[in-house]
Amino acid sequence: MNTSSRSVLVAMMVRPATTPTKETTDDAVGRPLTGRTRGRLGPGARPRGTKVNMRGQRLWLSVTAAVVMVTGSCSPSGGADVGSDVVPVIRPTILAAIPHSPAAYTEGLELDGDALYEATGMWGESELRELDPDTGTLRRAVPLPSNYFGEGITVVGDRIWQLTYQGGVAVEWDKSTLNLLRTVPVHGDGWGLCLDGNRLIRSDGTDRLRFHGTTDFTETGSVAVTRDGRPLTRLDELECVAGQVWANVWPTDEFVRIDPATGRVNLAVDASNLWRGGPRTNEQVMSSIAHVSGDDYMIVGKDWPWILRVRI
Ligand SMILES: [Ca+2]
Repeated sequence: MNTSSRSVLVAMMVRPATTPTKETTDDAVGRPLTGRTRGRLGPGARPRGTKVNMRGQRLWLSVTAAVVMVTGSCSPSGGADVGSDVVPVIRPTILAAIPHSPAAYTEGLELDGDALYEATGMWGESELRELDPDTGTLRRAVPLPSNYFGEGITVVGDRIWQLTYQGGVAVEWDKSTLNLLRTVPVHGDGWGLCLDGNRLIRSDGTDRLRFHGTTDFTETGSVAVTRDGRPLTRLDELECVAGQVWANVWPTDEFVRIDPATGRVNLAVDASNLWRGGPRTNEQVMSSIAHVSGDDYMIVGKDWPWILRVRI
């Protein structure tokens, strides 16, 4: 995206076949439940109530014309000033939408060839899933052990590493079979994960990105993340692209691009224009980003009924 303002024809009216009836219950003391507060209830807690199985539900996607003025100041690959003190904020251009199960509490998303891998969370409901990236069709899914709350994923060759929220382990999967190969200890929370060359990068809900070996998950270092000179906390789902690290800032609609060499944020994306439904539930916060190619990405929120393909 260049520096000029421009009009982009987009339009999407995304409507599920039926209205989801999933509960958005409060916890035992009456507080509104968000994803993370629900997560902290721990194994065995079932705050969610009866969940409607939306898998396979058809979504009607219709496209109508609307004009969205997109004011871009720079692009990730097109000349953002990585060293700038003032982080520019841009908005993504919507290219397409594919259906996504509104019962999928997305915690991780990554494209690998013709497979879109997704991690979903919740105690006793977490899955590693493979989707068709063109249609959103669920190809296969395997459950995590019920004592783990699934978090970020990344593909490393013929394996997939996955974080657990507060399980104290990372899980290694065989990519071809989706068999669980082993778990290895991890200190601290697991939130987001991506592969940066020959190292893994993990977020843990703080302002730090932590580096790990790809073979045994040994932590090798970390960097503190700052935006405009101030610590930026609650870094969540990640995507490593061309030596930079995209991160969702939970629980906001914003993604930031971080230089892992310095920890400095050099670009922010306000993705609040991606939600095209009515009022969101407490669970439907922005979640995950996966790189497609060039400036194209796939973005989805937790329990969102669609995945957006966007250009940023
Ligand atoms: Ca990702």
